Amino acid sequence: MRILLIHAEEIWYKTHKPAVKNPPDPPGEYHDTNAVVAYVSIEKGDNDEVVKNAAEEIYRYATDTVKSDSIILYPYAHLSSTLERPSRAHSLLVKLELELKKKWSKKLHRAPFGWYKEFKLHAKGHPLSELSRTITPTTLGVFYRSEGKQYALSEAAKNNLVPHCLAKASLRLNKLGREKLDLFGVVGWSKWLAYEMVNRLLKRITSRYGLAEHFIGGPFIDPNNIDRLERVAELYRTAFTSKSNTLVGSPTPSSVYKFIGDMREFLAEVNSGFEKHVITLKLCGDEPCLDIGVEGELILYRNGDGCLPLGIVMGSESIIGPLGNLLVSIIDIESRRAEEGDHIPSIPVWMHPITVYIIPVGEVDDYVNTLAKELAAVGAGVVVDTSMKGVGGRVRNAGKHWVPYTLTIGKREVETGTVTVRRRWKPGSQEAVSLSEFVSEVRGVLAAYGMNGFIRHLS
Ligand code: A3T
Repeated sequence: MRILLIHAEEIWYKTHKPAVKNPPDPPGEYHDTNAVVAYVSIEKGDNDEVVKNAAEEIYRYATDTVKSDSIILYPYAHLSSTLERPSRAHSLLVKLELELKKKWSKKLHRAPFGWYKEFKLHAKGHPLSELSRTITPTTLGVFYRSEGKQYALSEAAKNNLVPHCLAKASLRLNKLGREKLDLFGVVGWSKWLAYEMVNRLLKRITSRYGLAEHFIGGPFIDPNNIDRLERVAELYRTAFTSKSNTLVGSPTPSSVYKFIGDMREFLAEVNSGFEKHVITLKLCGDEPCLDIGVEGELILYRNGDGCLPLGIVMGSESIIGPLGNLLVSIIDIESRRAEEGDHIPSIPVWMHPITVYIIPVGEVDDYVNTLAKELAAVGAGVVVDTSMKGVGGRVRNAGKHWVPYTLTIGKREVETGTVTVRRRWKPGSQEAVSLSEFVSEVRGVLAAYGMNGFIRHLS
């Protein structure tokens, strides 16, 4: 909320014509002397806390600073570029009036909302007669609003007004999910796999939708309480109100991104399982709605009694993230499918940080190095496992990591210029293809994504 406070010798205004469709207040004319005129712009994200603080500021100014006889609340749309829409702005102004009435017993007047007004103002001109204030929410509460009433999230959940999981906004992963989460490094800053995955998600978002704006969230993801809604809400609000259009820093699992497009399309591309698990809740706006200080639709991943915020859609824009939540959700979908039977859990080839897992057998270093370089050059993440484990053990390790392509390279492959390839989506089968054919296949799969390849050695 932006407030311009003027200590006026005299104020006069008269409404001219409506500035919004069906102004909520009747037209009028008003005159007063020795008054505090508070020009107020209601901004997006303003809430009851802001209203209370604003009432306190205006009251203090009128009583302690200038000692006026009256206060005039003057709706004024020209102090901010992130204006709240009229219907909610009006209702917050009415609330501001009520809050002030609790403290201020002298004359209080609220000028009509939604009108062009002619006005005359005579400011007193003393050093404190002009003052401006910006009031923003300190703690971004998450509330449910219905019929003018405000509910805390836990209260709303108890009354079945919002899904129960919202009060906790966490997900209980099954055993496989927990293992995978750990394996993919989603629970530790130092692990590179999660960063690589997040990087790949971002690349995909950027190549599909154009440059994305980047925002980093707070502390890292705790799998037992993955990003509570309050904290995520704060991120969404930052992303929503920020004007920057540059890509800052490198992506982390707690980053959120803004882009033009509907994130639900992106989710469907990443995993078809999202269709069954995504729920959408209306963010305020018109009541009933969930108020996180931003308007739009909240997209949640929901499974059983757990749910995770994945982003919001606001008109033609989306804010997606924290990307760690997206990773966790994908792992959860796949792990549960696998648990239900007959499903090979996997993630899209382009998204997997390890595209190709190479298992050299014998003296094949030169061939493997050439191959690894060619694959990395087309954007593949390559792991070369030269550990002492047997072939079977190494193949199993690749499987445990849900690696899309696993290659075994021995003397025969070198002599024939081939690779023996296992594709995750064709279990139990392996095939010999020429080295160049395989590199083309991988290039084809990754072509649209603009990934940076790399080579890692496991020994
Ligand atoms: C005027 N005085 O500004 N905050 C405050 N007022 C708002 C808001 C908002 N977010 N949105 C709409 N009229 N209004 C006049 C000028 O002479 C109100 C406010 O009364 C505004 C009008 O709606 C048109 O925007 C124009």
